[in-house]
Amino acid sequence: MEKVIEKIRETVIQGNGEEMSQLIRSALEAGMPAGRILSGGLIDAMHVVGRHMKSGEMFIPEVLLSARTMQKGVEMLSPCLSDSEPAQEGVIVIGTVEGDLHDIGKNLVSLMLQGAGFKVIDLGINVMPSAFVEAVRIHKPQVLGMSALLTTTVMKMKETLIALETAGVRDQVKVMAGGAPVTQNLVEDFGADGYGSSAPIAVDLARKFVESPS
Ligand code: B1M
Repeated sequence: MEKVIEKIRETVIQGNGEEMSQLIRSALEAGMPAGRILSGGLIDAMHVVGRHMKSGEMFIPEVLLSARTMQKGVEMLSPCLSDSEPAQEGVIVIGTVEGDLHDIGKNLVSLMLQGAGFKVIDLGINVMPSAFVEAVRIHKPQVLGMSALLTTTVMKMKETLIALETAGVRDQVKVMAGGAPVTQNLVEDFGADGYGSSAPIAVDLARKFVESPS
């Protein structure tokens, strides 16, 4: 089993989508849990890619290939990670903040929220504070989720919170934030309501916010 995970990890790092698809298919057929393939294979691979990117062993085109391979893997696993239960938990608006194009983690969070029964309105990447405000006005979600992967874009979370306050809608929605450079301390400093260190924790937080909003 561990050998398959190791191989899946390697194919994501190499950006070999075809081989990865075959490996995932046979792993699922052999009864391996989708969550294990996701965390041990796909997510771990992206951490290795990040280290290689930092050390200069991998360049943007190669990182993009790995990212696309990862997305393809997530798409293959998504029917097993989410079910088709009708939305009943609540409504969540989510997006990656302005200036930031990273969406793999945000997409995973969306997928798991959908799997947990939430209606997810995904605003995509590079979302301006005003667009978050507009979405809160239109969709009236119980929760607003922001994702950021760059230390330079994390401050956009604070700007978005200020924009919500200025627009008079801050008290209508619980705000959670996540992404690699985000920390509990930063979230508290920005005045958000919760920090999601991972997709499953984001789901737990969203549930908590919907069940006891005050
Ligand atoms: Co970029 N990148 N990147 N990149 N990239 C990082 C983030 C970096 C750490 C790599 C490195 O140097 N080691 C670094 C940031 C350094 C910093 O700011 N401190 C970096 C950089 C520098 C850049 C560029 C500036 C590079 C350049 O152009 N010179 C550029 C910026 C572009 C921009 O956004 N304006 C850039 C571009 C890219 C690509 C486009 C090539 C590609 C993104 C493709 C895509 O997303 N569609 C890319 C990638 C793939 C990465 C790494 C390698 C992988 C990110 C990822 O997908 N991780 C990344 C290195 C790393 O993170 N180790 C890196 C897997 C994902 C599942 O994890 O997103 O953390 P993550 O999500 C987790 C949790 O954080 C949490 O749940 C998820 C699942 O458990 N979570 C939430 C995330 N959002 C949440 C929201 C929540 C709750 C939980 O509530 C709402």
